[in-house]
Amino acid sequence: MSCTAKAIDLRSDTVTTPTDEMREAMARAPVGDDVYGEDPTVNRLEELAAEKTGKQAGLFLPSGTMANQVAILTHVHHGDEIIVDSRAHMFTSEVGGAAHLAGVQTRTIDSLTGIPEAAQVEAAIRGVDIHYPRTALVAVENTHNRSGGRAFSPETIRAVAQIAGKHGVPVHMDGARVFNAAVALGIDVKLLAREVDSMMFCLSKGLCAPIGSMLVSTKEWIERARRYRKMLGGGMRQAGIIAAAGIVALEKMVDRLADDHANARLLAGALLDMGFRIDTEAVQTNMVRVGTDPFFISAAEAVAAFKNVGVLSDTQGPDVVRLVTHKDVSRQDVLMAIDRIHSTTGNKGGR
Ligand code: TLP
Repeated sequence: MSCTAKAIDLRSDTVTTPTDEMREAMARAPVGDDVYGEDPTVNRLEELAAEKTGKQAGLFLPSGTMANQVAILTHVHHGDEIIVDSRAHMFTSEVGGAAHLAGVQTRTIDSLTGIPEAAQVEAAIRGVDIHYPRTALVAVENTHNRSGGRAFSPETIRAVAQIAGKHGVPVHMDGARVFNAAVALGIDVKLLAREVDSMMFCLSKGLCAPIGSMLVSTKEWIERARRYRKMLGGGMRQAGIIAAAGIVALEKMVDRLADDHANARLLAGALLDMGFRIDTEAVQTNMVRVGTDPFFISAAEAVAAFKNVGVLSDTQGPDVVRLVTHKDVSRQDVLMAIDRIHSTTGNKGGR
């Protein structure tokens, strides 16, 4: 790559920048003190999140991590147990927050696809015994990041939720990218949200808002969650400035996710043709998990080689690189990324 060529950033959809429309909305947003409940723009965003997902109420938070942690705090008591897939973000990438903040232990399930089978969940839910912790929550992730962005249907979520419900255990969805799931499945996001008791989704990933995630659930649950948000220091003041971008994200940025998905399929197909290991069935949304064997010894080596030619990516395990498509990477950029990656594989095949 010449030193003037622009790097193509496929590390994550978190790198997306706000649109001009978002910046304009932020500049003119009416604001107030949200801890008093007086920010009209935050209030509008919370109502809109509830409307779009078919839930009673919404809560605006600074990040997906804080939103998931607030959800755990709201569902559990100290010393309880929660059940998640072993590759769930809530388990792998939230700094042990469930243990530290909520004081719960996490029981992980190794699933094939990213969502546990109903029978696995049933086997993991504790019975009544003086020795056992109480199973207080089952969490599912949709789309599932570490399985390559797989989108799970309402029926698949329901299979888990029905088992949990039978045992009186609530279900939370880490729907950081649930709009990607809805677009990929061609369904209204309400159909996914209605299967779970609470749901988190991010405004700041593929939807391109600079900051923010939402929790949605019943009015009563959201009011309890609001207290935990305050406890963690997430009670913001004139937050309408950032909520304004979130409103644009929800109103204008959902349908275009289909372009990101098409770009991911384009990229996956080309990398497969080059000889990389790709599970194309898993390429359902905006992520491509690339097995770096046999071209590179390790994912870190591949990430370095790609960076050398102006393609930014990230590792997701010792021999897996993750590439994520998003609004700031056009189809043209993806074609260029394919050419650049191809140039790194030239004399390394078969190693
Ligand atoms: N995911 C980030 C990194 O933290 C790995 C990414 O680049 O994919 N749930 C899921 C499923 C996520 O993928 C993420 C972020 C979060 C929660 C946390 O959201 P933020 O970054 O807003 O705290």
